[in-house]
Amino acid sequence: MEDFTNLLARNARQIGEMLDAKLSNHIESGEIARPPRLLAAMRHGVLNGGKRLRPFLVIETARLFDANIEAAQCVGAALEAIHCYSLIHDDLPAMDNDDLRRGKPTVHKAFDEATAILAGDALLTIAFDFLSDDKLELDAKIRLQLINGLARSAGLGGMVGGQVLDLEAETKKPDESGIITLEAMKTGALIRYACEAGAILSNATREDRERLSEFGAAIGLAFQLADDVLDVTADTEALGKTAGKDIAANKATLVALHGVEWAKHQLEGLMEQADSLLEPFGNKADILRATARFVIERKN
Ligand code: GRG
Repeated sequence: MEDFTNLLARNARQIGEMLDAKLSNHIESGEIARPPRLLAAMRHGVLNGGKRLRPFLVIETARLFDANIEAAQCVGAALEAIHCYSLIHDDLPAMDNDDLRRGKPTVHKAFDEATAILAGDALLTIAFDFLSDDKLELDAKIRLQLINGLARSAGLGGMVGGQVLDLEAETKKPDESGIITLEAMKTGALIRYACEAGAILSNATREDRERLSEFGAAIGLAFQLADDVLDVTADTEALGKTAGKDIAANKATLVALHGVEWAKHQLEGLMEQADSLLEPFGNKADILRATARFVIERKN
C-alpha cells in the first residue's frame, strides 16, 4: 500500500482543487453575482491546508464497493464545505473565540465577524449545491438519501445540536453519557456520515451500510477523544490552534473525567472495534484500517 501520509496528502490536493474550482469568481446559472469579499473569506476558511479527512473517508468507503470515485469526491467536497463552515463559526467570539485555525488567522480575524458568519452560511449552502448539481451523475433516489443524510448529520440532531450541548456544558456539567452524546453529535455525526455516504452512493446493502455507519461512529468518538488528549498533551504550534483551551475553560471532556491514560486505553479499544467492523471487507479495507490508526495516533 502506498504510504498512508502520501495517500491522504494526494486526496487533500484533489479535494482542494475541487473546492478551489467551486469557489472561483465564475457565476453559476441561477446566481446573480459573487461578492468578492465574501468569496475571499470563504476561500480563506476552506483553502487553508486542512487534512480533508472526511472526504477521504467518503472516498475510501466508496472504494470498498468499486463505486464511481468522482461522485465520491464530489460528496466529500460537499461534506468538507460543511466542516469548514463549522470551524469558521466555532472560532467566532460568541463561541470558542479563537485567533488561530490551521496555523493561520481565523476568518473573523482576517476579515470581520459579520463576514465570517456569512462565509459559514454560504459554505453550508454550497454543500447542497454540490450534491444537487446535475454535473454529479447519480441515481435520484441515492442523491436524495445523500442529501438527507448530510442535512441530518449537520443540523439540529447532529453537529449543530452537539455544538449547543457543548455550549450548555459550560454552565451545567454533563455526566459521562451526556459527554458521549454531545461528542457523538458535535464531531462524530459528520465522520459517521462520511463513512455511511460511501456505502449509500455505492448502493450497498443495508447491512454494509449499517456496518460502515458503526465504523464511522467508532472512529468519530476516537477522533474527539484523540482531540481531547491533544488539547492536554500537544503545543499550539503542532496543533495549528490554541492548545490547553479545554483545561483553561474547565471543560467537561472524557479526558477531564478519567485522565489521559484511560483515554489512550479507550482509543485502543475503539481501534479493535473498528478493525472487527471492517473484517468482512478483507484486504480491501486496509486503507480504512490505516485511517482508523491515523485518527487514534494523530498529532494535530
Ligand atoms: C459552529 C455549528 C458549529 C459547529 C461546530 C466542529 C465543531 C462544531 C466544532 C469544532 C470544535 C473542535 C475543534 C472539535 C474538535 C474536533 C474537530 C472538529 C477538529 C477539527 O477537525 P480536523 O482535525 O481539522 O479534521 P482539519 O483542519 O484537518 O480540517
